[in-house]
Amino acid sequence: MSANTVRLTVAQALVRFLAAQHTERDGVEQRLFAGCFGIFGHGNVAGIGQALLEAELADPQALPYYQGRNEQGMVHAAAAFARMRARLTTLACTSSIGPGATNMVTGAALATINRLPVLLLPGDVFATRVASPVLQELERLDGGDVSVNDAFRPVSKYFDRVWRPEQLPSAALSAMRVLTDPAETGAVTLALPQDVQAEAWDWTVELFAHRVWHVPRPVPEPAALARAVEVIQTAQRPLIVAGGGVAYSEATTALQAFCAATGVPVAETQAGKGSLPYDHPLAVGAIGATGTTAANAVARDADVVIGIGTRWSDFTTASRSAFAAPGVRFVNVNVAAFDAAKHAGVSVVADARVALESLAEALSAWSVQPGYREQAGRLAAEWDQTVERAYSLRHAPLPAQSEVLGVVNAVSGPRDVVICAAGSMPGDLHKLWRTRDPKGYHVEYGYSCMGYEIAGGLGVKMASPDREVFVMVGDGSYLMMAQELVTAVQEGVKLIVVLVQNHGFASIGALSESVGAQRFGTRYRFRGESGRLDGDVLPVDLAANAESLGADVLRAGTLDEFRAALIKARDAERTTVVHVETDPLVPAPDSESWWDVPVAEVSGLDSTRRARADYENAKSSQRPYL
Ligand SMILES: Cc1ncc(C[n+]2csc(CCOP(=O)(O)OP(=O)(O)O)c2C)c(N)n1
Ligand SMILES: [Mg+2]
Repeated sequence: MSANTVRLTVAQALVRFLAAQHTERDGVEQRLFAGCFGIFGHGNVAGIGQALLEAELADPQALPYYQGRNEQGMVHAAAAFARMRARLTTLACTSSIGPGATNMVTGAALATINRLPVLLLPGDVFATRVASPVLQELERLDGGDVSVNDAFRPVSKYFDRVWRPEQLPSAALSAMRVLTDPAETGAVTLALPQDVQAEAWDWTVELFAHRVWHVPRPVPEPAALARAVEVIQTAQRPLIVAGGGVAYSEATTALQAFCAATGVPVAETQAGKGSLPYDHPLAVGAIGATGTTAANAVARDADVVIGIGTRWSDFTTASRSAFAAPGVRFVNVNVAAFDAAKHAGVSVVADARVALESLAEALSAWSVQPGYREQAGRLAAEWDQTVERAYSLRHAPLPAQSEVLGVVNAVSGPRDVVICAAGSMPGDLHKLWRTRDPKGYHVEYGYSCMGYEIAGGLGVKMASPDREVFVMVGDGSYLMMAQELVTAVQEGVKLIVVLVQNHGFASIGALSESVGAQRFGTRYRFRGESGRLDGDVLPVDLAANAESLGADVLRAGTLDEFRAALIKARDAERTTVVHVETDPLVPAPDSESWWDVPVAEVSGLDSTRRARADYENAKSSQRPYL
């Protein structure tokens, strides 16, 4: 070993490298990796596992190890953590080879869709192939250099496989660049053959130097800004659609200043909800298929739509039916050129905060007509009354879900976080949740992945221990992935889990009915005498299940009991699950909007034929934005 090299295994070198990485934005420097989740098997126990042990013994803060229960759950926790930390800090995830690795593929897709940085370190089969096929190796007849880890390629923003120790420095540096680039970020995968992980090499010490990745705030090109200003100035009925990019850029103050000065109302996507407090005079709330009637009314007539940090999902545009004015034009502020170019918009490739500040300056002499400003306030006030009614339906014998959400909203503090991902609650929350803090609303609706809720809640609380975290999880999602409750208990990470039991898929049940499919396969029922799944309700006791995983559990029968239990859970020290049963057949207030889910064009069923006629009617309002 020469003076300026150090001999370590590839895994030891990677762990040491990761512990030395930092980000900087707005002059604030922090660790890029707050730790590493892992589940060990023969594909990583002797490599990354051994390296994490050595690191922990030398310095417990270097790269703290967290034990996951399911590899997918680890990635969800890492993604949620990164979202809370505005993408400046994240967690790494190490897995064994084969199933441990492919369990992370779903999490990778979720992170990439939501543009959240997560570093995935799946083990891989021997580079030398001396013992092939190894346990869990999928052999392909058409290529010796392919493993199951190639499934990460389409869902990762950067993928590399470290076949030889010499490749580690360039692979690791490329991985860090992508993780910390706001336009490129997402899942980054470094596949690590199990023999290579344990192989020693003489590393140049500079590899382990304290390294700072400066997270840029790209400024808008002056010509692009001028084009945007020109379009906005002509607007009579402009609308801002705030997406997740507003939160990632920490641009909420700049957004408030811009709309206060110009009077442009603000609608919010799922990821953008919280950009303005719900009672801000220019907040018209959720937009699109799960939107408020206020935002959707403003959207319908808008002549200029200013998208800020949004990827324009079908839920946001109501499958391209939300913006109905002939000649409606888009201005898209986005750090990613790919998103900025959507809907033939005027593209402003820039950081949201910087762009909003530049737009405010350039438009300082311009504002909307007072009447337009007032109309937004009036529509929003009407919707707020709708919310109040939905919060207080007094539905019997079982409460409506909207009442449960109302209680959670009332019991939670202004800075607390509500988290959800799939089922009927994301839509109801989007419409009904009164968000008071930019980070108070955390609904993963890019991948809308059942199973994100509890695992994601763990990540949120790890990122923000000073906030209470209210995890909203349906029985279907709970059954898919509840096991990170054990991790929360193990780490003393306190979650409040609201487990909403409605014996099946309320969301897909309603959707099924609307497409003429009669709620087929969406209820949790025994197979009955008819031979179909229409028998008694399954005797599943999810409260007992949660108890068995080590959580404290409170069972609420009525809404009053639920409120009392939730207050108790909020004030408790330990992770507490509040179990409540709701009526799955009470819908949330209507959005006056649409979502394109194609209905069978021919059918022997009356229900389907009727749904098809409705579908064709709604479909006629869909249009390209060119
Ligand atoms: C992993 C995954 N599988 C399937 C779906 C499709 N899906 C969306 S919501 C839903 C049902 C959710 O059931 P539950 O958690 O009980 O919520 P509810 O609909 O009853 O509110 C399903 C199957 C999904 N989003 N994610
Ligand atoms: Mg359910």
